[in-house]
Amino acid sequence: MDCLFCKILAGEIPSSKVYENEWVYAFRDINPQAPVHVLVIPKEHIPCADGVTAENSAVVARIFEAIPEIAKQEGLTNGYRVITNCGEDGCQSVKHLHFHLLGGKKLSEQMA
Ligand code: DGP
Repeated sequence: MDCLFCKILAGEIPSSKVYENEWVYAFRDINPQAPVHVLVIPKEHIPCADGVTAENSAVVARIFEAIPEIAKQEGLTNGYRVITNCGEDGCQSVKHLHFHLLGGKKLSEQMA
């Protein structure tokens, strides 16, 4: 499958890993928008939030279990933001479900 994040998961493209378990992989964004900018992805290929179903949604829970662990590991004691972009209007550039974990400074109040 021609998916950048699947290639990262397969080790075909290098990444800076910050966390991994059976279901979830997290690595540093190549173009950080904050002092901490980690991408948290399911190992299973799901194109975006629109592709979450009753059959695969358990992995989303796994992701949100991992996020506080990653935040703690990254020292985000004062809070953080989690964003997922979906589709054209969401400006999603990589078509593999991912959650941006942003923090390490006071973030903008603007969301869009
Ligand atoms: P989005 O626009 O929500 O689809 O975010 C995709 C993110 O993926 C974007 O912030 C940049 C990041 N990214 C793209 N290519 C690579 C890569 O090869 N390595 C890493 N670490 N991040 C990448």
